Amino acid sequence: SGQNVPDPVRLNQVGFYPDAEKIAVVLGEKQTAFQLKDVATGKTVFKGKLSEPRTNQHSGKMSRIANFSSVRKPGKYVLEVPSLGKSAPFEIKDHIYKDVAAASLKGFYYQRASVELPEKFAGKWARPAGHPDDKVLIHASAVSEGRAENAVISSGRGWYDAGDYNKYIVNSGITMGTLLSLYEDYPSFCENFITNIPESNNGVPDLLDEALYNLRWMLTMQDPADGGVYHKLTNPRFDGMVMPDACKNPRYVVQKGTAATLDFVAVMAQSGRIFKNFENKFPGLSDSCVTAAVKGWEWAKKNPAVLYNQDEMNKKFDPDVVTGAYGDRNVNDEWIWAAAEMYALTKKSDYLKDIAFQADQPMPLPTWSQVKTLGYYTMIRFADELKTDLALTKSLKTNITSFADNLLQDLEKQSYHTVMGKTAKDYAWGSSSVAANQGIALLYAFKLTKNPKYALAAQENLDYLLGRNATGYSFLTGFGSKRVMHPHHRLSVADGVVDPVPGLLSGGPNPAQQDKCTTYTSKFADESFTDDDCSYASNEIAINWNAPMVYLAAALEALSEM
Ligand code: 9MR
Repeated sequence: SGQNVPDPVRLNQVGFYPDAEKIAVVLGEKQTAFQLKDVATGKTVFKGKLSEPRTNQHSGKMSRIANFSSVRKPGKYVLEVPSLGKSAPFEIKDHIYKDVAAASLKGFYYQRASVELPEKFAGKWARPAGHPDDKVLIHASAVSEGRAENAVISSGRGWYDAGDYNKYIVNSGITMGTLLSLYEDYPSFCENFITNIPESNNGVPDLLDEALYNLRWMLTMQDPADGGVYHKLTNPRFDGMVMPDACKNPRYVVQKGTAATLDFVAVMAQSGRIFKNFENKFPGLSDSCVTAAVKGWEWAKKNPAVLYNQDEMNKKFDPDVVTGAYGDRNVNDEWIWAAAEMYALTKKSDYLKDIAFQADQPMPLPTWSQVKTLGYYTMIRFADELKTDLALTKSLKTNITSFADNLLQDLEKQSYHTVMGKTAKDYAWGSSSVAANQGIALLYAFKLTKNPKYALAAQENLDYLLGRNATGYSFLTGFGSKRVMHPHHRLSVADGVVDPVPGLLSGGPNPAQQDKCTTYTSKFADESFTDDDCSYASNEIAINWNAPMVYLAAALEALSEM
């Protein structure tokens, strides 16, 4: 009878807007009917037929789709499939993703280094300060005229990168770019996007206050002698699974590099632009960002391809550094992003000289190692204002919409009816960020064309992240009936609190299983996930994954208000 199918009904466990498409995936092929029950009254409010069965291209499993979009009345519901099973209760209401969006942004607050998180803001996840980073050593790979080996600099604040406690410029770069773009794309929504952080009442959007906490750290990562930017601030080896205040290992800034410097330039240029409008709140901040950006750009001009290669570095310098490498073999895309941001900031076309935008090539989804698309987004955001080369703007727009069109192809055949997972490649390390970044790209296509099919597909990727997927998990901590409870996250593991720190996006399925955890139950690409803290390859959290989650949930909220 199919009685034993685990979680046979897969849907967005948080819920749906009244007017949204509402879909659930029902595992198996035997059942053909479903019903929706109102939790408050116990009454059946909708009876529907399941779709024809579909075959999952990763696992070969059969499933059907339940569509109950016509149910619009706000309330709490369960979806039942007779003699198979039912979903947990979920809601239909306006602003259904408001808490999801706010919690994902608040996730960054919980990642703050160098400060105490008091109960007033952190609730049961309150903790003492750790990693003051006020006496950080210059690694032998990073000496310069002004800074000898083992000289000490102050480089506090910033966000912990992920489950670990190190701070990496490259990954901070894409994270900041994504968050700041949310602000630039939906500024009025961000005015009322409130997360209860210490700065909440300072008259500046919380999103910018949060970003500023990391920006101030980033500013300290530039060598004042020459404008180059250190690749990362790190322990030589990862800290244990302990709380920040128990960590006493020395920390270093290591080697300056072109990827880090150009990502820094892009972030400083964008920040200079944004904080110009908050001159009364932060006098001089915008100018400092612009100065830092220009200095970084000049360094990069002199050092156009200094690549960070950790193994090579360790052969030459002590101590060996074995933490996250974020090494990148190609910096063309960092040049594109930095050039676009400098150009949008200054309107000086000099910055675009020698930059090939590559708009004739298929657009890659942003990742920490591939950031040119962030530059495209900025170029089209300011297309009218910049009056750039019309052909260039046009080709970038076409590039974004063709990317979206490719995603939408064959959507009808997908067993989970999401563009996420159409190809096995989507299930890379941090696959949840692939789903979220696809959602963002689709929302840009929607902005450019006004065609609702793109916004709908973006929404479906949020449905994926919150439960309509082959694992049955909602990947955002604190949300969903079957939620991630054991992320590879030092704070969540060591704090003695049962619930993990909320608002953090788990990496998601990754069939490479580099962590070799023994608790995976499947090797299929879309199921290769284990909610176990051993699993840094499928169940870590990271700032560059959280940022697109914030963007997607917040942008959908913003659009739902329009
Ligand atoms: O997100 C990164 C992923 O793309 C890489 O394949 C992986 C291995 O190098 O590293 C991931 O980044 C990790 C970083 O190196 C250290 N902090 C935790 C990050 C998320 O797992």
